[in-house]
Amino acid sequence: MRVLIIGAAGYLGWETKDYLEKQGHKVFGIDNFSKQRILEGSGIHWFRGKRVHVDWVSSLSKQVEVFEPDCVIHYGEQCSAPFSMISEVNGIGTINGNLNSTLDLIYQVKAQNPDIHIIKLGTMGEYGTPNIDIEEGWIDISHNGRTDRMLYPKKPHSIYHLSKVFDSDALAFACRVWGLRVTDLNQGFVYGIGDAEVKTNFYYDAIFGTVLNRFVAQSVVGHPLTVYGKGGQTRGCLNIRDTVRCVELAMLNPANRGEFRVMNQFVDQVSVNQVADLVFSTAKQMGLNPKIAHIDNPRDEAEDHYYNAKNTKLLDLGLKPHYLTEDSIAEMIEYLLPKKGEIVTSQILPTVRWK
Ligand code: USQ
Repeated sequence: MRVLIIGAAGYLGWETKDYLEKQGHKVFGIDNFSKQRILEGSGIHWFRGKRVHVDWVSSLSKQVEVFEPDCVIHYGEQCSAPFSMISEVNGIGTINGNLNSTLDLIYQVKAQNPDIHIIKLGTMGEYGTPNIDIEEGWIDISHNGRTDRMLYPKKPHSIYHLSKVFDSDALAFACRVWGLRVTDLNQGFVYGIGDAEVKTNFYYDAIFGTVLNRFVAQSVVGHPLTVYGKGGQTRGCLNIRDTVRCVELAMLNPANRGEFRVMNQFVDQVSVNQVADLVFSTAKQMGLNPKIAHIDNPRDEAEDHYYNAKNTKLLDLGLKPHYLTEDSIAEMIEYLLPKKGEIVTSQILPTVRWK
């Protein structure tokens, strides 16, 4: 297949490009490197991946025409909830940037070839933490004796997650009205280092690092694991190895024309406390001296809540999950141990508050 990856220089795009090339697909990776500019501009340290070629493009316009892909994977968005909550400029910038890139892609696909399958990385955070089961994108609602199938209601808790809700609405509209074919992958938080040779970009700072990657880096340098608040926040999560496979499964089994297909992309459902306990016990067994600290929660989120999200669609397509185990954490600790001296401890504690 001919695949265009937008946002190929990030944590997930990098790994996806390498993986899909190894599966024999013709892959074009483009990025405007805005995240690198933010990181470098703020002096944030991260571990850089190796070997993957990504072309620089300043805007998406015309890329679909140039590459003639069968499928476009859209990772090219501002991806951090804390970054979106820093200021009005960051919030509006996140919404404009993310929604504009999605709308631009929609218009290009519509104009060039509406048969192209758009695969969009969404987030489980669009749903928030409702007190009912979370379905995969759609829900049948009965009201005053009539029923209809509606998009599942969304309750995001950051401007970043809100931007993804807008994306989903725009994509659903494009399927409904213009007959495009779209898969929206509502992903949980991702962890891991990916393929052995390549190693993707790895972030552990308080803005761009996801919780498990952060805890592992913290355990390596002996920093107390930063559990926000009570730690009962429950989320879906997955190993980056499953991210790339999920995207490939979506690619190989495209949505139908006119279909807005939503799949919940995670394999484990865990609380922050469970994540911290697992990192703690693994690090301890490896001779490290981990500690756990409950710090004041900088975010606005439920810390003790019902959570039951469905995730059968990708399993039905053939996903063989890499579940979260002490082995998967040990592999990350082993990767970071030789780099211990490079980890910048001053970027571990959160500085962005939701209120
Ligand atoms: N958390 C801590 N301590 C930390 C960092 C995070 O307790 O040091 C908590 C957060 O408060 C939150 C949970 O861990 O309750 C997850 O936080 P996160 O930073 O790993 O993930 P989040 O900001 O929610 O966003 C990440 C990705 C995003 C993806 C999303 C899936 O950055 O792109 O869409 O995970 S989800 O979490 O389901 O919204």
